[in-house]
Amino acid sequence: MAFVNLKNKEVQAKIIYYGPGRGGKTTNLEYIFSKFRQRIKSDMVSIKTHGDRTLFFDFLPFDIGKIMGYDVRIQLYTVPGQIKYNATRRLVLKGVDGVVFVADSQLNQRKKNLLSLKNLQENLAIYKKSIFKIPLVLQYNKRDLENEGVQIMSLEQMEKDLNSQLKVPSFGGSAVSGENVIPTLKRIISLTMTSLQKTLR
Ligand SMILES: Nc1nc2c(ncn2[C@@H]2O[C@H](COP(=O)(O)OP(=O)(O)OP(=O)(O)O)[C@@H](O)[C@H]2O)c(=O)[nH]1
Ligand SMILES: [Mg+2]
Repeated sequence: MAFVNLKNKEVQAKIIYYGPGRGGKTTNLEYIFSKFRQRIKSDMVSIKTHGDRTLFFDFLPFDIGKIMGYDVRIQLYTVPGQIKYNATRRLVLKGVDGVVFVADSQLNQRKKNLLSLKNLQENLAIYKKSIFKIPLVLQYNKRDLENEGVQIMSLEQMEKDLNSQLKVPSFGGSAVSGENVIPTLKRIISLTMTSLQKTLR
């Protein structure tokens, strides 16, 4: 649940970037931070192992202005994607309001995407949340690798694999070039705020 302060008219919403290890979650936040640096008052907090893998989480807070008279602060988090860090993923997921699932478009990562999405569903269930109800956007990341001669899956195949039941908004993109990073973010903020507005009424 989002943090709502009725007296000061403030809302804090927690949006989490989830997905397989090395899929590009941290890179999404780094791109967002670089684009909105003027509007983001604090630094991005990253807790990394050697080799740039996320050990605990990344954290990026920013204000998006007023919605229905409330000052809205968005908190972006990433989870560590490596399978062995599931306890940490669960911890970070506590109080989640919206999720961006960052899938890796490389053909050899197909199984990891599927496992990670299933893991998201299981971990949400621990907090009595349904993957079919939570605000969710899929990002098919690393589309740029096609130009490098790397074998990537078609968007149709990824839709079939990951989105045939969920039927949520999805974007092909590249966190490295920034392609569709901001549209992905805008979409999840919009879905999350629509869902939170129901609780503010
Ligand atoms: N070519 C390409 N590389 C990418 C893209 N996004 C991320 N990468 C690279 O993939 C590697 C892993 O990216 P991260 O953002 O650290 O991945 P992560 O999902 O945070 O990984 P974990 O923290 O281990 O869960 C890095 O070397 C990135 O530069 C992309 O869109 N295209
Ligand atoms: Mg990371």
